[in-house]
Amino acid sequence: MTLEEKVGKTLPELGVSDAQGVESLFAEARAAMEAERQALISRGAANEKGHDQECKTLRDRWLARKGGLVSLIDENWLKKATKELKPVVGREFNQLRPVAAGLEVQALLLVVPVRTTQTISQAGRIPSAEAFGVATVSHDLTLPGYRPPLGSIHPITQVLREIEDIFLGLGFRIETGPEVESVYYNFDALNIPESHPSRDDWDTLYVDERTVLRTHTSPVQIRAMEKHGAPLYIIAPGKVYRHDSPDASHSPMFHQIEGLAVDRDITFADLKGTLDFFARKFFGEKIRTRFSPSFFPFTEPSGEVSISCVICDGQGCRTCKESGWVEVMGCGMVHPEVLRHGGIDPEQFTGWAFGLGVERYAMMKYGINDIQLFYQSDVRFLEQF
Ligand code: 2NL
Repeated sequence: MTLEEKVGKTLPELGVSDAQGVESLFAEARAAMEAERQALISRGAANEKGHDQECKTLRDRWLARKGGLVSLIDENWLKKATKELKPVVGREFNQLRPVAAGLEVQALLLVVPVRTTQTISQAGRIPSAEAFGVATVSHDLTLPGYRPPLGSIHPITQVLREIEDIFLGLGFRIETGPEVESVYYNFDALNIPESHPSRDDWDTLYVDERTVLRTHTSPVQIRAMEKHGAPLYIIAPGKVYRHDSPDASHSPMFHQIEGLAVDRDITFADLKGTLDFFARKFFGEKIRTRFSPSFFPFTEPSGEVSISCVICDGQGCRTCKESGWVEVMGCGMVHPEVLRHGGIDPEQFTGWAFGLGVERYAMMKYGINDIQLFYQSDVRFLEQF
């Protein structure tokens, strides 16, 4: 006999005459309700379109005032129960209530958004229904839904993007390239001589004799010159590697942004104007810049850029070693030999370039004194940004 047929009959007609019989009959009804609810939830995930209608159909089948299974149970089993059995039938009938609440349309519809949340979870795994507090009959369904905890953008990424945005605003494009690089692109094309100390095993991580982990992002710029030719306005952000032991100011991996402008008649004045504009955008309009002579094999002339100390405003303090100035990047006019290696004629084009370390900028911006904090994935550190 199906459940539909059973609810149409009275208890004596069903041959139920004791408490045990009543209990097993109601257990069957509760199990059927729960099974139909579960089946609908599974189908709802596969096809959300018809889900609303199915929710209503299921609700009406059990809970409709006229002809619903629960109302028939009330009518035929409870109201027509013998005096002796009435208390146990009443108690069992009351226990249908919490299960029936799970069939209310609001309860069933709630299941859908919760499942959607699971599929967009960034955890990389599907959390269990329990972890998400999926609507079950014992929960207060009027409470707000589960909100997955939001992460934040890593401070290095934030600063990278901030610097990128300033140069994008000036018309530069972003170029990227391999972190495992040939000795040719990392050193030779940049006019760095065989004997240069940066090329030895104690400064560079070699994969094999002709392959290194790039020590700067300059090789990206050589590749870009070869690929696009001049005029060229690019920045090259990314990870770089050095044979260094980690300490408060060193890391074997860190981030660099290099910039390159190549065009007809590019001068040192363009370099100064651009980098001064950049420094004021990043550090604030009050900042002053200072250019002093330096040396790099890939630029001639070469310079380093200092900014007036953000801590003491140029008065002299511990951070700027009493000088009032803090060095923030290296720069220079691209060496003609380097342009030639990029396939650009130095008789027709000139260019300038710069390089900066992103970690230093993030440390200055946020007042961080240990570079290692960026790599330890300590949520207490990261959630501050
Ligand atoms: C520093 C110095 C610098 C460059 C990087 C460069 C790239 C090409 C050609 C010429 Cl393809 N120059 N890059 C130039 C001057 C300085 O970085 O101290 N970086 C942290």
